[in-house]
Amino acid sequence: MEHCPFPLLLSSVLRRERTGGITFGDFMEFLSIICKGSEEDKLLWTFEFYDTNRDGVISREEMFKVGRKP
Ligand SMILES: [Ca+2]
Repeated sequence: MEHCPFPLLLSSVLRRERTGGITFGDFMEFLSIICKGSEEDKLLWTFEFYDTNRDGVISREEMFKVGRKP
């Protein structure tokens, strides 16, 4: 079975959802990319998920913010 990043990405989405950062649309987009997207699509979505201020850089604070337990 091919390695699947689903559990890691899903746990990130769910953690972020509790902070109010993820909408239903974001979640559906996530599922669509995980199911049908290319590797590049998955990487881009993951990068954009962590880059919360959309400046093209994942800062140390953003890494901790997304990975932090609520
Ligand atoms: Ca950023």
